Amino acid sequence: MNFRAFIRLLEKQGDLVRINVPVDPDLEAGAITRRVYETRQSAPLFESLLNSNGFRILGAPAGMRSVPGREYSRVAAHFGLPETATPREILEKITRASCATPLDPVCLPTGPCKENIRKGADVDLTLFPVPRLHAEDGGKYFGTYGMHVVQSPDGQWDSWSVGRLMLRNKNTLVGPAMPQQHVGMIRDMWARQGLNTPWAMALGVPPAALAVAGMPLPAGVSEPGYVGALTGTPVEVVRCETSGLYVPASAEIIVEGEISFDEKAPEGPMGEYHGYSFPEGKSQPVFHVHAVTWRNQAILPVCVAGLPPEENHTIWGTMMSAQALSLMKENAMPVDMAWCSYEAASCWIVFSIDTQKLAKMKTTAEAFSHQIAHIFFRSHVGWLIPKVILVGNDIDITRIDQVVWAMATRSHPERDYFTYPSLPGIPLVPYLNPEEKQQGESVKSIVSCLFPEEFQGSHRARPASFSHSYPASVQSCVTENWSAYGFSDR
Ligand SMILES: Cc1cc2nc3c(=O)[nH]c(=O)nc-3n(C[C@H](O)[C@H](O)[C@H](O)COP(=O)(O)O)c2cc1C
Ligand SMILES: [Mn+2]
Repeated sequence: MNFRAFIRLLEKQGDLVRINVPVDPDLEAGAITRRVYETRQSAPLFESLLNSNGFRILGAPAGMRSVPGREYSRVAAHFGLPETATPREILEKITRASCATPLDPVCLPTGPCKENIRKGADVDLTLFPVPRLHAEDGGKYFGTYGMHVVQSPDGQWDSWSVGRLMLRNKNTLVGPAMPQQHVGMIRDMWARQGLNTPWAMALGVPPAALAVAGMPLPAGVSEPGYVGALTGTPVEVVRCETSGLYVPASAEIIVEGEISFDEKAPEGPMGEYHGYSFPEGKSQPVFHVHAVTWRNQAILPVCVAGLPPEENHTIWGTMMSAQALSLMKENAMPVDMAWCSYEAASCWIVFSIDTQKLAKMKTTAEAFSHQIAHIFFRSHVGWLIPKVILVGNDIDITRIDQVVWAMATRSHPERDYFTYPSLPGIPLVPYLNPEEKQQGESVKSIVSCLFPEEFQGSHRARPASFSHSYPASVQSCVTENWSAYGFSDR
């Protein structure tokens, strides 16, 4: 529940590299962080950035690790789970909170995020080492791992959400606020009254808060209460200097201001979650900054978006998986696990189907897929994901090799591929054409990798493998004698 404690934990786990040689926030820090993701190394803490005024940067806050059995440890640390936690254990912890009572934040008189305060004409965002992350980006990105804090005009809905923000000048930022995302939805509520939206961005927040801010909970559900339910502790918050919004007290940096209801400016392009950088930027809402507060030697957390795995896959993908799993369970669908394969760059989700329960439904691949499509694609989480893959629960859907095997060997090219035209969806998906992006609508798909027999509770064939093809006695004999045969441990 505290960003500095999270960094200490990574260090204790041997998963942090303190970089004390001078590093340029212009491209060099981004390039190092990219290489860290792609080689699955420890998170870099840049402590001697050029022209940094003592500010620091943490890269790859939720990158994957290469240590066997600990691949997910940095994600697990966001939720206070052990280094060895599996994706299934991580989802169990996140989804349990959906049935729990929300635990509202507690308000403190002050907190570390108020150690330094600059207001009005003294605001200067260029004091911070705002990194240029990819050479093709349209600017420097201040917010890639922070959360927007906004509230509906009636005060009933507190929304925390992760969204990017580009530096525009010393007191304005610019970034997307799509009307389907809650920051955009709330901005529209204020704009309808001709008002700017009171807004803050909090960076270096409790890791569980950041993760929930990246979770597509339904509209009207306040993320702060969900974070409390998830961690079992209320989030400690403090009041903003210039508005009635509340932000995490221990945050590294708080930027306060308003989202303009009408003013727009060019933003982007930026290397994005799907793994590409498109040549054009877009016109996006301007965020005016009226105050900035920060901890001493503040640390700016940074996601360098692009090829998986980075935080858009490890955090966003995990949180979408959790929300989709809760949604399927609420609708009594026989789904026992959901997983946005990190390798698929948050563009598909795999559902693990409990085939015993499936057989009781007396359904078919077509009818079952239509049922899933109806529930999923119209939901807030389903708006974000264009493709669904259904797989029997003999497959571990968090293992991409097993998912590929099931897709290749179990889906009939004619009978198991279903498409659903004219559905609303996130316009950032790379294969969409300009018209589809413009309309915000396109075709979505479901691939059923369920054998016809699985709808009747039987199996066509058994996997031919070590764990399926030998009696238990032979398996244990082989494992026990493994090194005696002359093999290494694994
Ligand atoms: C590292 C990271 C970066 C993200 N960047 C954006 C972004 O720039 N724009 C966006 O709409 N969503 C972005 N997301 C996804 C949203 O945070 C996510 O869809 C979340 O559900 C939005 O909150 P909401 O459901 O309250 O609208 C990002 C998520 C993560 C984890
Ligand atoms: Mn929300």
